[in-house]
Amino acid sequence: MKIIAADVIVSSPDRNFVTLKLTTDEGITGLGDATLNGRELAAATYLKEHVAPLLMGRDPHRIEDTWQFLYRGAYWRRGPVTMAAIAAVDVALWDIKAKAAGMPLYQLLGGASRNGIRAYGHASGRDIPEIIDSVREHLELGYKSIRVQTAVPGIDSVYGVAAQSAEGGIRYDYEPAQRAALPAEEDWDTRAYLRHIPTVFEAVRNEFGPELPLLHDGHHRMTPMQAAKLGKALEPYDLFWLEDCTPAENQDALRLVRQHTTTPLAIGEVFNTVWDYQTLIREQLIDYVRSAVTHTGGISPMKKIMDYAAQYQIKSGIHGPTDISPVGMAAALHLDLAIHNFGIQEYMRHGDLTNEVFEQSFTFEDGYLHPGNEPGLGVELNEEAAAKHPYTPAYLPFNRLKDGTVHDW
Ligand code: GCO
Ligand code: MG
Repeated sequence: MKIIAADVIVSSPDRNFVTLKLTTDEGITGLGDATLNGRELAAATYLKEHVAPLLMGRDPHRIEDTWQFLYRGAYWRRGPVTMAAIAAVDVALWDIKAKAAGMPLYQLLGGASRNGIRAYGHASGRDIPEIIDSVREHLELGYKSIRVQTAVPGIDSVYGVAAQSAEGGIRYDYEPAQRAALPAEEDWDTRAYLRHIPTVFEAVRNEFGPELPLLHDGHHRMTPMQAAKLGKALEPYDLFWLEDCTPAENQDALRLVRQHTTTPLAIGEVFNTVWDYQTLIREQLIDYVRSAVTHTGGISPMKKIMDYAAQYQIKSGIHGPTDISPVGMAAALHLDLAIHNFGIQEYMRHGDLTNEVFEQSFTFEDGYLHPGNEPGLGVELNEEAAAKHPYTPAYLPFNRLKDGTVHDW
């Protein structure tokens, strides 16, 4: 079998997605996701100009060789643009291989290790009654684990709060939301945040009892000592995890946080390679790996990261916001089903327009996801529908402190 075409499709059904479609001389096609929220065209151009020409005539079955050729052959390694592009190729090749085998992809990764994939959803609100309503709505949708994000008195707009989105409503999809020439500016005050968060978790625990797994995302905003303080303050509420408590670049920061709290830690949605986890995994400074298949070079390296993590009892918590396309989501689900050290899967749910463009066979029933049993990934691109939604420039927001200093968003 030979690759005879590599098409890069950028479309915007609800939000922007970058999709790679590989076609073989035997008529089998494969899809990969290279979406990099707010920087989509960089990944699309990397694929189109620098990767697609290298794929022509290659044997699609040689997944590992193609991955090493693209990674080592570029000389310039790592980075979100490069790794998103390589991920799209890797996932598309796995899609082709599994279709050629007539099997759902998870069978090629070792087969199912469980019946379903536990998912967590995103509850949020401007105040405690709104948050409690939102948690309840998520429970009604079947979710058995819930992330809680809250507005903070004194801060105008906080990451992850649905009611503050342009459209409002429970299902926020605000990123990149600002479809405009410039990113939206938000404000931030860590002290106000640290004072407020424990009161919210206390109220949610009191309302829903001790059993429900609760998660929280700090979105890279704290210093190590602030994160340690929050982790400690949240211990009575028994979190499933505290995510991205410090900026991800400094692995040593987690050592300090770890010394002070037993709240489980998750990190890695902005990581690109296993090297970003080297210290974190070896020293057991985290409990969950948050990378996305889409941003970590694909299924092949993500499986290697999880096999490394397994030696240290660290589990998966694969990134699954709506800026991962259904193709990237399906790739995660096949891996989730197969690996032994699965932890939990983030699942925000795409909107109707996205689901029209990406025809999917994965399911979400009674709180559990399943990739389905179609040969391959189980996602096909409706190119006609995709063409109706051309790329729209869009940015993630950014943060400034009260005095105007730029802060991590
Ligand atoms: C999460 C993430 C996302 C990111 C988004 C950026 O935990 O799901 O923090 O919400 O902000 O993926 O593009
Ligand atoms: Mg996050």
